[in-house]
Amino acid sequence: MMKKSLGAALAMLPLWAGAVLAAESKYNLQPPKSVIAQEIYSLHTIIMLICAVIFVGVFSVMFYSVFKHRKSLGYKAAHFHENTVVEVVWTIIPFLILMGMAYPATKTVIAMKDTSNPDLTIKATGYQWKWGYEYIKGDGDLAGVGDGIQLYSNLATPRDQIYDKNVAKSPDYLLEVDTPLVVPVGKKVRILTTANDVIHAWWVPAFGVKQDAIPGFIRDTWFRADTTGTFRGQCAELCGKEHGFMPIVVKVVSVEEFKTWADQNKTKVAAAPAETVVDAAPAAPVQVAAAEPAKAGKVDGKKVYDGLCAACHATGAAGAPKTADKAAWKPRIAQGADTLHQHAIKGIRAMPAKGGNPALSDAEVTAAVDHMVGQSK
Ligand code: HEC
Ligand SMILES: [Cu+2]
Repeated sequence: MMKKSLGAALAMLPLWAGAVLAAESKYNLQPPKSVIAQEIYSLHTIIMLICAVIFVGVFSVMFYSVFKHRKSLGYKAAHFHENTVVEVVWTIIPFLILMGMAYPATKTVIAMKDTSNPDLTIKATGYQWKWGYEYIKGDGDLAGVGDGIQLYSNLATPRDQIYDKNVAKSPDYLLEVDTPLVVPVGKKVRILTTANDVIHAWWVPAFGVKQDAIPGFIRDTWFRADTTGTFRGQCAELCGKEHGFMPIVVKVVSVEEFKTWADQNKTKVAAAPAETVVDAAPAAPVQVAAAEPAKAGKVDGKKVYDGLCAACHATGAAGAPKTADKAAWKPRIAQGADTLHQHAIKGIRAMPAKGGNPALSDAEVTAAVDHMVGQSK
């Protein structure tokens, strides 16, 4: 009885494994959306199968021998040493199996590292705890498109979903950001990774991309998205207490849409030094006017606020006190203007120093604080 059900279970194993792999179940890798991801997926499947076959083969022979040839059945063990044939066979076979696995795996690893001839180069900077992106350079028919655009991707899941058990969680809980990275479909995107504070890692499973972001170093990786859509990843290097709160969202759009998006965002960057940036809606990409060095003379607090601080403070994203929420601001304002200025410049808890943009001058940050406090009294 026992024997029968064990045998049946063993016989079912490959079927069961196949079913798990076939269904795009939550136990499997994400559906691959780039050539590299597809290769990783196939390698993973094939090597798992090879391992399963070896496992079943070796253990079947072992258990068969143990049961059939046991002493209590009166079996007499053979006594021999050094069988050259056996030794050669058990060296050659594993060697061939290993070579068979190493060859395709190495090919894929080499392809992963080939970041030559990109259509678009984007720098991804890890911060505690968000990602900053800078569109460095478009090439070919993307030449000049989007160059210079900078944006920050902050966690968009409200804090109460995280800390309050009674609040329903959104479908993309902890995998949603205010400003996603936007890239064109079918184009080779090279991602340069670095970090501002500690080591982070830029990881988007659907593209088969995972690269450490190390302070003081630039590493690179690439992907070419097969389809349009929204793809999600996370920081994959333990980077401090909010490591789980710096997701990556990549929006893949058609080349046309990408050009339009780039145009719109570029105009805004260019227009920023003028009067005001009207668009402070949370869904809109956040422009950082940082590239412009601080102009001497009057500092426009509203401009700095709209360009950077609004990303968190307009909506209360990432636990920031919401602008114009008088109750939230009352105890903070009570600390005195100097303290608030210092906290904004140096950072406090989840509030990053200078809102995460070290290129801002103290005067710009101070002016932004005054603007925000003015709105919130
Ligand atoms: C990444 C999101 C984020 C950005 C961008 C951001 N803040 Fe904040 N800010 C926060 C959070 C979160 C807090 C609450 C920190 C706390 O008290 O734990 C905060 C708090 C503050 C406070 C109150 C500090 C105190 O002592 O209570 C001030 C003032 C402030 N921010 C100013 C700014 C200014 C000015 C900017 C733009 C230059 C800015 N913030 C950009 C997230 C942000
Ligand atoms: Cu991180």
